[in-house]
Amino acid sequence: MKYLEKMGSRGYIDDVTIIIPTLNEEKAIGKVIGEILAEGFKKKQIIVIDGHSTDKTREIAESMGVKVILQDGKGKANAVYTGLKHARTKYVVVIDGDYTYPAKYIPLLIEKAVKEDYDEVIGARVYGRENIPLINRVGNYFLTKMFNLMFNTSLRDVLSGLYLVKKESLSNALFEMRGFSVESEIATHIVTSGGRIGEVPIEYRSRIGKKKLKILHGFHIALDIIRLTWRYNPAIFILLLALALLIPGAILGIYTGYHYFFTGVKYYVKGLIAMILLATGFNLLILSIIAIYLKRMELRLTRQLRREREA
Ligand SMILES: Nc1nc2c(ncn2[C@@H]2O[C@H](COP(=O)(O)OP(=O)(O)O)[C@@H](O)[C@H]2O)c(=O)[nH]1
Ligand SMILES: [Mg+2]
Repeated sequence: MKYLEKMGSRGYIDDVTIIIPTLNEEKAIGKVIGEILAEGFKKKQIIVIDGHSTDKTREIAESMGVKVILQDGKGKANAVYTGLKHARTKYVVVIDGDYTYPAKYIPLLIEKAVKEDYDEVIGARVYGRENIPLINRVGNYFLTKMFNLMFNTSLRDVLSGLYLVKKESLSNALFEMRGFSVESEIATHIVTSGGRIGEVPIEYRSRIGKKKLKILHGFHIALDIIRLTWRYNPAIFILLLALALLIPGAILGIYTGYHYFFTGVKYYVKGLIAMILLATGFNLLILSIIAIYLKRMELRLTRQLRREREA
């Protein structure tokens, strides 16, 4: 709130850099920039981070007076890292250059971040979901669910191409993920370093031009979420392993138990396997409860430390 007052009404939109990753978006980029300018942002706040497009993307962006930079390396993740490196403002907004995310939501993301002190605010695609291709919609659903399970969050849309981050909240991020896993890594870093993620419901429009994300990328993202979990929250794997033993153990136990008591058939080997599964699974379950408790404690302490430092 203090920050809002200092910046004056809507003045806080000056403290933002908007980065637009593009790869051959000549049909859309002009409209995207036009829409952002119409929201009252200045040309110098916008940076197009181009992935060596072979069409007129860079020319169009330059003709509209915004900064155009060729990205380091390859892929969308490197484009976002390049943008973060060049941004000199407190907040950075990333928006896809394909005209699917209406720019009118950018001020709402900033307002939410400033007023409620979020480290990241995601534009969650709630309206116009029919404009997301079906296969992507299914993929998004499962990947978001997977992320929520792994990191104990309740986000609606981790993979959105419109989000805001507080630059300082990423100062220790490792940025190891490539391509379309950049959103997952940013969210992981924020939640595991004691930061907070907020969401603003937004509308998604159908794409202009050809999409770059293929089905294979979806599997890459899934694999990367597992890699991120391994690095940032391994305790959850003990829990999953416990469940992988307990569930078949319980089924086998009920089966052999039923026969033992009601039909008189005694399954010795099956019964023994059930007991081993249940006993091992139970031990792992207790271990995972301790591990998750420790992780939660670490998060609480990190958050507390941050609060003390900021106060
Ligand atoms: N700079 C850069 N931008 C990319 C690259 N790949 C995709 N993009 C941009 O990232 C955004 C998202 O890509 P898109 O194909 O729309 O993926 P989807 O919206 O997730 O299906 C678009 O603006 C693309 O132009 C890349 O390798 N480099
Ligand atoms: Mg897109």
